[in-house]
Amino acid sequence: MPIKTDQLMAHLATINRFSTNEVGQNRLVYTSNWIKGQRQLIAWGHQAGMRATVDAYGTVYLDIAGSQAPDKIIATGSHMDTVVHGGPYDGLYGVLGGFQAICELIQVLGRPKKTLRLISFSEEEGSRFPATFSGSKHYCRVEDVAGIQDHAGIDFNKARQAAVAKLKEANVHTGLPSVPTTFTELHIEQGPRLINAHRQIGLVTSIVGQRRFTITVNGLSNHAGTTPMADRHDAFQIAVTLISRLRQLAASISRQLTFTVGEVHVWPNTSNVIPGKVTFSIDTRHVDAAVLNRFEVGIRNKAVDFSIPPISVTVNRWVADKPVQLDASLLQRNENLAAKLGLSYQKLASGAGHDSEIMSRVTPTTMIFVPSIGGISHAPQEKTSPSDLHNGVDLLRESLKQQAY
Ligand code: HGY
Ligand code: MN
Ligand code: MN
Ligand code: MN
Repeated sequence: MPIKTDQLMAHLATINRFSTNEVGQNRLVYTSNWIKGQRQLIAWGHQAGMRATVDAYGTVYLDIAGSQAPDKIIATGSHMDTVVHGGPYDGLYGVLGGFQAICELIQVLGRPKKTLRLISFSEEEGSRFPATFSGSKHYCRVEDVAGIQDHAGIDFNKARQAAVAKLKEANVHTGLPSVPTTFTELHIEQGPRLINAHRQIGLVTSIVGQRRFTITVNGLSNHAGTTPMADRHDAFQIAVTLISRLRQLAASISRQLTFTVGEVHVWPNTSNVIPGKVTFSIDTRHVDAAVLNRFEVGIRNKAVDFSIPPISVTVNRWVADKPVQLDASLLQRNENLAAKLGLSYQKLASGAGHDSEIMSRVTPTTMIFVPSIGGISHAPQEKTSPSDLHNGVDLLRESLKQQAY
């Protein structure tokens, strides 16, 4: 294979430069940073002789048509969006690492027999709008998004149409391409297992199920100074008590059940007013759907227990993705290739959600992880060594080569 240019690191640095602010990466779907990232990828794809297609959600597909079986599509990719104040590799590494692997193959071997496809999914995180995996769900014809807004009240589909119009200025084809023959997602582990076990590669067996909720606590706003403590219906204090009870409930159901409250909004959010309303998010995950069911029943029961007039507590579930097993034969292929490349590896389940869990509903799917230093992710300190990043690309490249040439 060609001497490793620093193209991968240069590409990562270029797109991350668009979206770095004082605290990490901010490439939320359909924002100008996100548009710049997708536009830059399209430009690199054109330079590499790839056919660029954009679908109605802004997912970008870069194809090298197969010379013998063009309708057999070997695909790789990940998501272009980030969380708020995210890291430089979550999603983007899978997009640009996949691009790098395909570039190296066509540089050395020329046109593949089957089509090679790089996919940059529009949105996976659910960090701007209350919807996750909207890019891969649209591509897999699983579901589309309607009637949701971000916290500034901007409608998802309005933002989507405006952003896609910007991508269409880049001389692209439009439409919704067919689903691929196989899909491989390259991704950082986002956890501590590979780095602690001194393994270069993670071969992903399954992805946990996850559920996300928005809980709304309605109380009564009132004066912070004149309202006696016994007469208050303080939505924030009630939310705090409810959250601690739910945390205890989660631990009592399973020690592996994750429970995260990452987003809280208080109204009117003023120091001398008793909060009249609070919303908070719940992100909960487990390998067993029955455990998630039990916890969801518990959440709903607690909401009823806490709804004593004039207090009301409502539960809105907006993610319910089942645990998924990934394809065993693609994993076996990658295990054989890792051994051949002399890369140390281990098999593991993913605690993070990924577009692969949606792709696995429509086609054989596998994931390749590389280590996260300190196990940190969804934070500016997210880091993976260049050699580990290249190891993942090397394994992906050999897997694509075996499938497409
Ligand atoms: O939240 C997740 O697990 C993924 O990074 N979207
Ligand atoms: Mn990701
Ligand atoms: Mn993420
Ligand atoms: Mn993902």
